Amino acid sequence: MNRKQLELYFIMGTSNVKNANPLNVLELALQAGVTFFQFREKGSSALKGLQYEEFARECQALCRKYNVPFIVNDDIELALKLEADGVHVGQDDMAVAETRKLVGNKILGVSVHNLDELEVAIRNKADYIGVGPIYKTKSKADAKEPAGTRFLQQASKKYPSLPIVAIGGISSLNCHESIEAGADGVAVISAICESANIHQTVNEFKQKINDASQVS
Ligand code: 3NM
Repeated sequence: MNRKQLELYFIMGTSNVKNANPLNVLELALQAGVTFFQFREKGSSALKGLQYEEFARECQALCRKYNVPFIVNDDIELALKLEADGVHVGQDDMAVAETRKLVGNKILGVSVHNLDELEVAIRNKADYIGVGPIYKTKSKADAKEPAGTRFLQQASKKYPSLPIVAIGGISSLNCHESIEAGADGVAVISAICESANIHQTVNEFKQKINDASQVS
């Protein structure tokens, strides 16, 4: 994968969208120019069974229409069944080595919080890593304490060729801090899902990210 694709990484599941159709939200985000998509159907109200699979297929079809990679959070079986472009796993999900074996050469993203986890991800040929939460987030019930950009900076300095996306509480107002600290892009849920004007929000993100990457 090309690290430029991580620029504005949109993550969504039905529970992240309050007063709209999640597929409309996804299509607006794709039209506006998000560059990566992660299907993350979590929480007590998450779809199950056939409805879950159908919703995933609809998200995937939209991503294909806009030529944006479709990544499945955590559910390797679904990713394989749908022939998704990739999977993203956290530290509580399947071990990275095992995941890499199962997914072959699909894109593999791994959430890491320290150098040990980062090095395991690299050894198992993660294509990119996610670092977070940078700021306080309301979109992940079991998120760790906000870590700011210190570890992000450390990781990008130590492994400059590793694609990195920053996550957690990122908005168009603070995204430049992650880019300046060395991230290739930012991953967001609420900033887009809760935006009253997705086109404008995506444009603001892209402008800010672009400006910050000229500097960093
Ligand atoms: N993972 P929002 S934070 C899915 O720290 C996720 O690994 C995180 O949502 C991590 O953009 C997070 O609304 C939620 O803060 C990001």
